[in-house]
Amino acid sequence: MRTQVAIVGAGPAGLLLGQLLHKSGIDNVILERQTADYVLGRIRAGIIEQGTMALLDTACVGARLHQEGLAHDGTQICVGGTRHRIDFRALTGKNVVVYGQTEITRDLMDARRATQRTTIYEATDVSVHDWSSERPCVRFRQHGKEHEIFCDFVAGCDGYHGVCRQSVPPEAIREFERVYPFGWLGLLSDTPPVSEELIYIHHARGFSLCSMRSTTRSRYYLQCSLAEHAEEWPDARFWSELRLRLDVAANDRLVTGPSLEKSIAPLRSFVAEPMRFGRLFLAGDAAHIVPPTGAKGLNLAASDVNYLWLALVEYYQDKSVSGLDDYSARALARVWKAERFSWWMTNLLHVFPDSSGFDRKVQLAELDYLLNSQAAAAALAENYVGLPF
Ligand code: RFL
Ligand code: PHB
Repeated sequence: MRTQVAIVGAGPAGLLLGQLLHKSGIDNVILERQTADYVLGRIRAGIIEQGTMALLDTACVGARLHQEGLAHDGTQICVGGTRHRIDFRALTGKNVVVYGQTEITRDLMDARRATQRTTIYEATDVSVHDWSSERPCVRFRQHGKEHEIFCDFVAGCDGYHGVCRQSVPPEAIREFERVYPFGWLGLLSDTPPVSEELIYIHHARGFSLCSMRSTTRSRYYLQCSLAEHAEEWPDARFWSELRLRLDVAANDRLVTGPSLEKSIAPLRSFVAEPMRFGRLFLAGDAAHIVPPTGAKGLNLAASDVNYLWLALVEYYQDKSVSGLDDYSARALARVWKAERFSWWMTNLLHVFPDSSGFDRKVQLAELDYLLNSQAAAAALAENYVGLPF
């Protein structure tokens, strides 16, 4: 098989890149290890920045997002049982939209099907070769048979555990990492959200987040220890722990119900540099991870894809390699700002098991400053709604 761009991974990064390249007349093949249903079953991001939305529109997959997404002009921060509002619209002129990653993935899969370009699910033993040459190759197995794809470029959109980054020799890559000493236990339920806006809760028992997917579907998170397992959290235990962390008004509005999904995600900050190795390019979680506190992971995947797509169009249309040469530096400049913001939000809101009395006092002073200074609130708002692509 021969194509222009071989894309490894059919998560949001791979599918969006495939769609944008298709719209620009650039042939591409997507390889995915899992089935489409498995990819759709993962419950992840919920907050979409305007830049991501604009890119989805460019890819002609934004229609349902505009219809069904919930525009949020602000967010709530609860400290010591009192809620404060950060007004994104007033502070930045922008907002964010609540629309699940699952729905974006579904929209992208539908669009992909209509293009009739090749997508191979359940591709096993994927391996990438010869990316330092003019003729890279991707090998894989499907239904026990071995296949090869020859291409001009490989896009590694295969997430944190993917094969592309791991194929690079260790001396060619630098990794930066911070692992946090806690996780998030998430629960999805068909119950109305406790608030029209998300509530980020600072609490002595641990951080908590009230989020949503729609006006009838809620998503809640509890900070938990890494030693815990989701099975140790029957729904009743989850709801009663959440109640202990909610303010009075939220408790009054809380509607509980059976969970549709419950899982624990560890929190990590990670960046691999550079994001380009000859004709192999990394994008999205394959190159970097942020803790979910800043709601940035999916949005960063979208901004990487934007730069990579533009660079590939420049290459094929203008025969210029300058976009490709700049890709890594351009993407990383934005990545590190989102890493900083996500790290900062995580430090601001969580209980750290090894924190000193001094650390806790400084955290409270930082919260007090944030909630009483317009400049500090504007800095949060500007980052939350998304820095320009
Ligand atoms: P994905 O989604 O991990 O997709 C990678 C795909 O590659 C496949 N793959 C392979 N395919 C072929 N061969 C191999 N060897 C392969 N190895 C892996 C995988 O099966 C998969 O389908 O990465 P991508 O596309 O870069 O997208 C990144 C986002 O998924 C991620 O950053 C976000 O979900 C992060 N995130 C959030 N981001 C936001 O912008 N806003 C949020 O509100 C938000 N909330 C979250 C989040 C992530 C969370 N978890 C569980 C980590 C909340 C949570 C709880
Ligand atoms: C979510 O709805 O899953 C969500 C929202 C905001 C975050 C993280 C996760 O910061």
